[in-house]
Amino acid sequence: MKFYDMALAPSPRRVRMFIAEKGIDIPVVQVDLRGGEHLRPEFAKLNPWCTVPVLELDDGTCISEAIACCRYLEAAFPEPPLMGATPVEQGVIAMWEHRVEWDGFIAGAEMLRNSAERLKGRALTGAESFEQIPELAERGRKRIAVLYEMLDKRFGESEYLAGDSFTVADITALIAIDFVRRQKLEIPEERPHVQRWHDAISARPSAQL
Ligand SMILES: N[C@@H](CCC(=O)N[C@@H](CS)C(=O)NCC(=O)O)C(=O)O
Repeated sequence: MKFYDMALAPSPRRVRMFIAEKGIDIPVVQVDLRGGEHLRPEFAKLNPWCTVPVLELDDGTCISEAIACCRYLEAAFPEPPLMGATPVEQGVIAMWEHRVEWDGFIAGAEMLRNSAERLKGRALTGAESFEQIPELAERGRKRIAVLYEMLDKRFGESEYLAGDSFTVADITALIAIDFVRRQKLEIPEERPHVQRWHDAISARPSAQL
């Protein structure tokens, strides 16, 4: 198996952290996104949507989309379970994971991709070119304030995002928050429960990678 990664990018970090939590060792190939390697025909053969992460299995099957990579790894390496052991756990974890992907990751991507100079004409990932819409960057900032409020309420009542144990939902939430923190949207002082949870998850060895 091979893992196509990019050290600074948030989406492959989700899979990198998942792999580390599983305690498995997968050879890594760094993809030069800044140099446009992901837009070349050789990479498009691995992932027609031209994004990282990608897992290339030994039989040649390629799996892109961070959560799909995690889904495969969970099935192939069940211990420790990070996506739930029972039907109820699986549903609840998927609910929280999807929610923070939408409210955190997508909002953060709206902000960055619609404002950064270097992403002019690249407002969406993939082979097609899309122009930036500055209003979407502004909307993204507002959405992050709502996200912090929602998470503070949740972490006031629950140790981890999806309940009593660490799961893939915490991975997605941590990386979404670190992604927006890099865009100068730090955890607000009036959100102490988010800070408590962020400190705890950031201290895990898998979060250092
Ligand atoms: N929905 C995809 C998003 C993947 C994604 O956007 N990856 C970024 C790096 S964080 C990328 O490959 N960007 C390429 C580009 O900017 O064209 C997933 O979950 O894997």
